[in-house]
Amino acid sequence: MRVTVDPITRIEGHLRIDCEVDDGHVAKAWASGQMWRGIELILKDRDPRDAWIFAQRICGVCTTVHAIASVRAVENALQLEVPLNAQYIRNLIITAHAVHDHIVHFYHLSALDWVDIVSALSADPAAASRLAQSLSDWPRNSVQEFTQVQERLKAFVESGQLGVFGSGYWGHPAMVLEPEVNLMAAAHYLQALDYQRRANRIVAILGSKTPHIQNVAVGGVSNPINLDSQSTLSIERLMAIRTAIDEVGAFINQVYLPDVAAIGAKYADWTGYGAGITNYLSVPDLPLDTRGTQFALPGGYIPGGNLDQFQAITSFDDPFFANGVKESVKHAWYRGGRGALHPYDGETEPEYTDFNDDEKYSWVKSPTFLDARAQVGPLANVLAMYVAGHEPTQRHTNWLMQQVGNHLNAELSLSALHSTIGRHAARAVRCAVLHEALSDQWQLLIDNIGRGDTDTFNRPEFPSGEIRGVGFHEAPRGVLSHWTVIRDGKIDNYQAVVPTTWNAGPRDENDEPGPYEASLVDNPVADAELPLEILRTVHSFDPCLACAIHLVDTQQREIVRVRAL
Ligand code: NFE
Ligand code: MG
Repeated sequence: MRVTVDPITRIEGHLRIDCEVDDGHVAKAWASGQMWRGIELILKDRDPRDAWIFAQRICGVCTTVHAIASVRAVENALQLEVPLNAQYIRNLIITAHAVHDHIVHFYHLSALDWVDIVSALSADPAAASRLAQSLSDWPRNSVQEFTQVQERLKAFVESGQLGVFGSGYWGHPAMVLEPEVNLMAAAHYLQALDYQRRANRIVAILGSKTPHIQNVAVGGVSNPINLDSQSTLSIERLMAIRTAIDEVGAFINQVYLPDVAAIGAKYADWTGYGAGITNYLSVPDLPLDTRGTQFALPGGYIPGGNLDQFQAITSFDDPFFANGVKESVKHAWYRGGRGALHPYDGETEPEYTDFNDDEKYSWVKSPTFLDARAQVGPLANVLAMYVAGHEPTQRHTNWLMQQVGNHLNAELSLSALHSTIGRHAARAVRCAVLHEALSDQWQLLIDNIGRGDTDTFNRPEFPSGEIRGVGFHEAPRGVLSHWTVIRDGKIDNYQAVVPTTWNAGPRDENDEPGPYEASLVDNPVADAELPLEILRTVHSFDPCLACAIHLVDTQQREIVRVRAL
């Protein structure tokens, strides 16, 4: 039986998933990006100093990340150093953004695949509060708070409008949480709206605006530091950031992590599904020097899920990364024929044909690392940081595994992370790790300014002739890289190889499936008309198709369709 989900909702952009379902399990899957935007082409012939402003519009979710990757690519081409203050300010922006993004993903984009909001109506608020208080000291786990949330939900349902909760799979046989756990999660869903906003406020203060920050520049950041001036980065703003960091940290450590442990334990069977591609790629991030040779967070490559074979990526110039990436368009709607290409030689020539299982069926290209498919994202990053000996990552990972083990009365090993639920666990760990890094970067910035350094910008000078550069960033959904060839001060080629491109890509030059496709195989599907399990695995990657395909359907066709044939 063929099951088509088009589009997958609660993501950015348009993604179609097709599955061949036999005997209640997925036998084969196809991931198809259903939009094309062409921002890489818009960049051609432009001034490289402006590229980040355009590139940032690739996405409305991970907005800052394309600005950062873009300026890093141009700086890499110029071998331009970035003042320490500018590195720290950028590090604060990307870390605060990622913390906001991970909270939004767990609660608002994916929790409702696991949490049944309607079941929360029959919960006993006192029992739910007792349960939540047994998990953490969070002050907003009171009976009053949970009763209020339940009343709000009841009012929604009685009005006949579930509002944002309107089209969930309520009562689905794959939903297993007790009403009290559902009520606790529903309360935290609403609280998370507030805490993600506080994290994002840090981005707005430092970036002058969000979404789409305004203050980066090739060579640094554009707003100056003057502790006494209202119109620059001042002491008052730095202290407002400090307050937000502390408030958000309490939510992550007392709510997000315990929730993932408690809910994850109830769905322990999902540690057995969704591994897919276990070549894991991540990059180091949060540069601590002006050239990008030291980083607060490690990254690198783990082939075949084998942590012993971890190979670190060590600088913005590391040829191991820069030489390892290619993209294929054999199964994507672009003119091809030259095989998989390195991004400096990459081409983006759209050529739409129909959806054809064995030929072309997606706007997403298929990236490879060392000629193999790779999974990117928080799981890849957490495994790399863990094996690289990063203490906060080991501490938070061990804590989470221990908590889940306690819930289950069992000992868990890291291998449980190679799964659908493992991606959620890793994202929660990474959120806590990033929060600590955010705090550290704030202190580094304060200390550096305290030493009398207020530099934020080194002016770029473009030589005649050709230069090329890559900028990478460990974005919320994984490895992001921008590649540019600059000739006589103008952009000659620009390619963005984006996290969702890595994970959502169709079959590659060797017809090997991508991470979404591989991870869906063997997943159970209890009801082909209501394919909740497919959503669970796909959502666990946190898809963003706007990023992956860098259109709008002007024909206003049907918006949501689930078909089981
Ligand atoms: Ni549009 Fe993005 C992130 C980037 S994903 S969300 O993270 O880059 O592909
Ligand atoms: Mg691209």
